[in-house]
Amino acid sequence: MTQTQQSLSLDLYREMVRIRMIEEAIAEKYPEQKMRCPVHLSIGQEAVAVGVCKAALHTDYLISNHRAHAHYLAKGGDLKAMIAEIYGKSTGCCSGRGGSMHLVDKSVGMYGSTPIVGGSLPVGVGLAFATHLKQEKNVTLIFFGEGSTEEGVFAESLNFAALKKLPVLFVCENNFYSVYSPLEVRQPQERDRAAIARAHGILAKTGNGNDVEEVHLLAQEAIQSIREGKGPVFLEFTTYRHREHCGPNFDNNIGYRTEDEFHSWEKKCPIQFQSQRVQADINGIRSSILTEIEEAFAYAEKSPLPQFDIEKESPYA
Ligand SMILES: Cc1ncc(C[n+]2csc(CCOP(=O)(O)OP(=O)(O)O)c2C)c(N)n1
Ligand SMILES: [Mg+2]
Repeated sequence: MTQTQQSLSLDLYREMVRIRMIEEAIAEKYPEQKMRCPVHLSIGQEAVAVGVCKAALHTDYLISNHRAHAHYLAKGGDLKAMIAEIYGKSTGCCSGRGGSMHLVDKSVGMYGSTPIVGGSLPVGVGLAFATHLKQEKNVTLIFFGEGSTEEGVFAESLNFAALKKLPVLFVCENNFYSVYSPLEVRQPQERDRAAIARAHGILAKTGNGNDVEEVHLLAQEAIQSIREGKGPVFLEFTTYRHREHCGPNFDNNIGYRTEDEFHSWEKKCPIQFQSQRVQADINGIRSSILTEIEEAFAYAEKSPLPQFDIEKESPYA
């Protein structure tokens, strides 16, 4: 393995550990009820965000969905601004008015996240259309769950992006569930989402979303092809969320997925998988991240709440 490859492997590993630790800290502190918005954690799914964002430039754009923390952090987002946002504080990246599912930070290309399932697709395609009209060079990364591919807007977005050859990377995170409903009760078994993209003339590939290096390689090839002006690319990655759909807890006890299934995916944890490829001082890595996390939570706690001028801002005033 070359020096560059070794350092890339370590960077990918460290970034996944960082996101995991941040979300574990959110989960631990959530019962304090100081974070007054729902949180959808990406614990178990970190490799998709990290592998894709590492293949993009700082100046590229990203549109995310309800499960947005990992995307924002992997894109270079500010941890303090994210935690303050989840605490509803004025120092948050959205001035405390968006919360966990509405992260916006143009300084890192994070043009927004939307919890309307399927919503990231047309918003991202519209953003890419704007860059196309302005002849800008940015690629737009659109993240969405496999649930979004059941919305009509999926086909409309693929169609328009293909028609205009827009610089879009569609990233489908297939974690097999939409809340409590498994894929098999929502889509016919034969339904192949990558084939749907191909039917629109879009280059489409699938990969192991728990292998960060595979994700990174596929994203790198895709982004290169997009930058060459060859039009949008669709990537679908299989992965698995460890915690409940929304909230800090484990929910294997409620019966919509089996313990066996959960444990089989736990064994395929993307961080454990990548740890076999790197020689890392895990304690050193964890302790520096822990300090950063403690500082971010302290910053959020002591930040002021936003001021709301009811006369000026309420549409009902
Ligand atoms: C249009 C719309 N329908 C339903 C919901 C409720 N809802 C929120 S998240 C979610 C599950 C989406 O599943 P998926 O797209 O696979 O993403 P995942 O949660 O698995 O990451 C649903 C149904 C919503 N927010 N928007
Ligand atoms: Mg899903």
